[in-house]
Amino acid sequence: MRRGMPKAIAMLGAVYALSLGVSMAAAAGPAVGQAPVLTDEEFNTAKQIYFERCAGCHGVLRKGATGKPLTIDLTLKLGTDYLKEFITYGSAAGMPNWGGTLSEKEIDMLSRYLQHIPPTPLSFGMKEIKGSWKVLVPVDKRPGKQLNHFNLANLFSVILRDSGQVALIDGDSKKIVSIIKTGFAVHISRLSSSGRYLFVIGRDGKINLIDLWMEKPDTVAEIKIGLEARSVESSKYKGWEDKYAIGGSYWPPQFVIMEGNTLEPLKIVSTRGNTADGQEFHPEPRVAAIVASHAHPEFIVNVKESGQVLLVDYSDLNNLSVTSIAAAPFLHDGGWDASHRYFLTAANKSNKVAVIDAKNRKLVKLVEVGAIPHPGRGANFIDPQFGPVWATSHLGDASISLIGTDPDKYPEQAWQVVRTLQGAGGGSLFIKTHPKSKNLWVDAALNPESKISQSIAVFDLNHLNKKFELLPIAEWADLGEGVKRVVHPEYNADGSEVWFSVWNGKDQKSAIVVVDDKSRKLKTVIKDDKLITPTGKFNVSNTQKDIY
Ligand code: DHE
Repeated sequence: MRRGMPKAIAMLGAVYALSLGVSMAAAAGPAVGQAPVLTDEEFNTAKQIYFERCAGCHGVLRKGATGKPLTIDLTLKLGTDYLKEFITYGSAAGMPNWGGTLSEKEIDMLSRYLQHIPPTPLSFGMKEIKGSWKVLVPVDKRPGKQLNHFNLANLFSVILRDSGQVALIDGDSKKIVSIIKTGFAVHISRLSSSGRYLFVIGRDGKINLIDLWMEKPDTVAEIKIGLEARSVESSKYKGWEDKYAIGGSYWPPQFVIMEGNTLEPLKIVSTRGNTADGQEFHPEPRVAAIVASHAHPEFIVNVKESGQVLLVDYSDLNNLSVTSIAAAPFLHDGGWDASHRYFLTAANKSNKVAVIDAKNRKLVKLVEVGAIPHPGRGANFIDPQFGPVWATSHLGDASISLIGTDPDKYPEQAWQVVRTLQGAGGGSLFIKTHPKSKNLWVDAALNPESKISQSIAVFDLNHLNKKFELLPIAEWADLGEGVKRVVHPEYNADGSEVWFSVWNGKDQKSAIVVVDDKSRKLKTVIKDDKLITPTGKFNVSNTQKDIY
């Protein structure tokens, strides 16, 4: 069947759908207006590509978030040729150049698909979640103590994005200890408070719970908390360590609280609701970053499109209390200040960082920063002039904003941008330092210029007025052809080394480059055919203790 229908009929359809109070998306399937023709097969292929590559930034319903809205009122005006160009070459504001990843045929199909109404995916409730839940090793069959001889504090969980696996790498010997199958387009890892359990979440909503005490660490339980997800965390408040886990999903927009050592699903909470700014209803407010409070038995949950930060009190799941803090859209990633009292989180398309006081349970400030802040968990250090700061880099420009974080000793500077550094370029995703280091490392993995996306900028924390040094990390890896984006700096446990992923195409060679922090010289390159598309790396000790 060919998709496409005359404009007049499409308009009638839209009016009909609106009069019923349903969106066209819910009533959808067929094409609208003057949308270019797509066969059913093309529609389904493009739908899958969109889900895998685009939905994260633009939303399943294409209402926009980190990326621009792509609803048909806009895409029909832009037309196929414009969309093809944009998808192929990307933009300096953070849109990747998909020409390196998708074929011309796929980009053409996707450009036509974007001019059709997006289909609404199915829901995924307790029945489906429970149906996906498996305990592979029951709690009483697990070891009572650590059975392996790894230095667990210095183990790294490395995301192998396109092979749907994580590699556990021993930080001391740099050897791969284990490769574990995880969810599709696997995204991040987090550690339980004790450091024993590793959580890994895939974009398909699958969570693996990995027991690091086993002779060969492996998955002991798994579950799927939704159809599309990005975040996972584990309870850290005193008396509740390792007790609960939480997973946040993009679709359906909801979070799920689970038993920490089995992943048994206990509570599902929808995040649909009204936006923090205009107080309008949003049908797809997705769950972005989640952190575990150190001040109360609470998870702090970022709801992206609505710009609400939820404080989810897990001390009584039956009488669940959720406090909504109105921040700003579109909340994305963030992390703690050095004292672990304040959560600083990027409202990325609002160009703001929201500061949440986890102790007093309220918004402290919305701080104006550069264009599209993207901190990862950010970086904490002492500015020689302004005292303790937390820093973010940006997707949309080359700036790095340093925000004062000590209201007691530096009240004038607290919650202000006290200094702005200029990095190598826009397209930055992650920034990192360590309490023992005097360096600040800033990637620019999505910068359209390969010289920049394949390098890392490093600043001297003692001399912040000095220009950065640009280190050619991808060149050091010596991998041959490919996009070779340098992404996600991560320290080892004692802060003496910093690790970078050189993220290449699925069928090309990737690597991890380890740099000596003090000398900024290459220490070693970890190369292995099994290291397919490495992206995030999570050192057990730093992730467990929220050190960054
Ligand atoms: Fe991420 C963190 C969402 C694309 C690597 N990413 C996060 C978080 C969110 C998020 C909400 C915070 C989780 C938390 O702290 O609980 N990421 C998204 C997207 O929606 C987006 C933009 C598009 C998508 O389709 O998924 C996206 N992310 C990417 C990538 O393309 C990256 C670079 C490579 C990859 O593996 O997919 C990537 N995201 C990461 C990493 C972190 C992350 C490594 C954790 C950083 C940290 O140090 O904590």
